[in-house]
Amino acid sequence: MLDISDIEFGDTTTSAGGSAAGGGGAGAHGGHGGSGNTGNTGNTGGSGNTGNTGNTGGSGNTGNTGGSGNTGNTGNTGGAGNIGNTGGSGGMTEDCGNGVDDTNDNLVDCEDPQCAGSHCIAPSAPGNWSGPVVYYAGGDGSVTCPPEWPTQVAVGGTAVNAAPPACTSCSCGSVTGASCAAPLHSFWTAADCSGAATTTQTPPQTGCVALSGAASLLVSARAATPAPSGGSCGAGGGLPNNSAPTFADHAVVCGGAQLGAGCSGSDVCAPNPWLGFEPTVCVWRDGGGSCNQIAPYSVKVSIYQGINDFRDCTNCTCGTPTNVTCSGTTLLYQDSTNSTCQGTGVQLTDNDSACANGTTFGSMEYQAGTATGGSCSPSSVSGTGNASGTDDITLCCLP
Ligand SMILES: [Ca+2]
Ligand SMILES: [Ca+2]
Repeated sequence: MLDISDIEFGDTTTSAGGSAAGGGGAGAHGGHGGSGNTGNTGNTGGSGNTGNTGNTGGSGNTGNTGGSGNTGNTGNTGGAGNIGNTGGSGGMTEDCGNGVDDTNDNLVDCEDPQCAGSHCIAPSAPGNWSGPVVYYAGGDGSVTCPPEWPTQVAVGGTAVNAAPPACTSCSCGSVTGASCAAPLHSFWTAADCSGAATTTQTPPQTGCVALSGAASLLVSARAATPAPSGGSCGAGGGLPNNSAPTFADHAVVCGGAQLGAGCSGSDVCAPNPWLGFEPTVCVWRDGGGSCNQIAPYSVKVSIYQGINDFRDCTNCTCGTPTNVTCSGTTLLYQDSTNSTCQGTGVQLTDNDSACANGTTFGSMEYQAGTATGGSCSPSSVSGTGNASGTDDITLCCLP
């Protein structure tokens, strides 16, 4: 920059030297040249653009809702470093059967997502029905009541397996008590028992008897087969012969569940039936009953806790003895006057159809034998009755 004090102005700022019209005189020294113009001040540089503000980081993802009891996951960190929201109510558990909001989310029992293992049901029916209960009916005999339904109400089956009644065969022992009466004897006046008999006569069981009719003319004789009488056979067998009846399945009825709130109307919050149990809930009472009047529990199921086996057999009896053999003998004598059966006799044996010849016959004496052999026919025996469930309880279940 120039200092203004260094600038020396001439007489005129327009003369470049002495006047051209002056003569002779030395020209005064020329004035100083004008000062150069001051250079323009340079333009101020434009301001720099303001840097863009950094994008705000996205919000962190909301943490997953904590599972029942688990600590919720920490939310993902946002792009700009924001910390994600803290996860859901981890670590707090909703008791689904206490009527209280245990997790402070304003969702009580069945309302709370943690209670997905429960559901709302109508309360147990009034009157003499109890419940609610759940039940298992199937082939696994080891099934017992689960923790959510801890009280065993009944155990048994829904039906009974029992074969039709069977019986051992009916049989009869040997004949006892039979007797043999003296047989009818026939006599001929002709030899060799030929033609029609002249007379017939049955001797007494003991003692000698004179022949009646044309005694002195009777020359041939024959004894009929004696008829045994009486006697009997002891009966045996004909008894029930069954394997023990069993339940067709294994049934368990379980109650005692803790019931909560969070349902509409008068419904209650109940645990779901245990895995493998029938997917329904029931009310129950002892004995038989109808489910017609306790809607919505309209489906009837009978559970039997015992079995009555009423299978039996008709009586085993034995018929009259048959084929009993008598072993008596008859002695025939000539003497017909005093019935003493003296002298040489001719013997006729029971069951012997031989014809006695050789003399005239006047008296006879029967020597009774014993009844042997024979048999009795057993009666037919058939099974009766059946086996059935007893001590039943009735369940009425939701359809
Ligand atoms: Ca609760
Ligand atoms: Ca809750």
